[in-house]
Amino acid sequence: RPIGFFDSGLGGLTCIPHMMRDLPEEKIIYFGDTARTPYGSKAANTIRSFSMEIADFLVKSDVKMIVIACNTVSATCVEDLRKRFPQIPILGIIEPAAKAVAGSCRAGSRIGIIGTKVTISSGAYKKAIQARNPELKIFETACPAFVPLIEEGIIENDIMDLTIQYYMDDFIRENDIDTIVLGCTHYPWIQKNIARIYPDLHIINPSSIIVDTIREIIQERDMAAKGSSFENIFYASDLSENFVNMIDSIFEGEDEDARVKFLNFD
Ligand code: DGN
Repeated sequence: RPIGFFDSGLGGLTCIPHMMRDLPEEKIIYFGDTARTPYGSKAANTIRSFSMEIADFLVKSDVKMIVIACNTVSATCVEDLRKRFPQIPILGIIEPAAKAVAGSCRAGSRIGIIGTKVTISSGAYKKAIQARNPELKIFETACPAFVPLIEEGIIENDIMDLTIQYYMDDFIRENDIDTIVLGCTHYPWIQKNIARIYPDLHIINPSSIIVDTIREIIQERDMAAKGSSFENIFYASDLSENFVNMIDSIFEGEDEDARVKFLNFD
């Protein structure tokens, strides 16, 4: 059985290269809600009802686990999803990332969390990290314009670089930040820009970290894929050229277009 991933758009795709490298046997059904992206400034009820709808679709597609490849959803309604679908493990992205940050950063580190408005105002990262390691200093700031630009494919571009500086220059300088956590799954798409603009910053990418927790759950429950012929499928709720381009960039020219499908719940 495949593993279900979902996100408001193409953010969760940043987990896929890490899955292919570390768990290549596992098959994936991905759902990107490109028709309704971004989620990051929406009300909790809206995010919850969109997420329920997507999870319901993934459960009906017989996935063995759901990975919430979206920090905004993880900050809003992981427990609601677990209650509604108790039959399979449901993994949020914030807990594994917070655990890794708390375990790997030295005492006194000054850690900046960047994410959507919903993720940052929930304080979910700060709470989860400081519960494990109270000596870390955590600072948080929302960067709401990143997601719409990334969804439009505006990445290798001065506009993106200026937007990064607009949100991050003062934040990093005023708080003397040494480590940044990409607290939105869209942000690894601009990790190179951030690393180029702030070369001394240590960057933590939860889209890579989560794969270790997926592996642990698979091992604990003895649910590893055994030579299935299932092909990865990528659903989008609206036709987005950039969604297809991003998938192309992940699969580097293999014919992955055939695996992109349009699915709208209306
Ligand atoms: N990729 C999502 C996240 O990790 O929060 C949300 C992006 C959005 O919809 N704004």
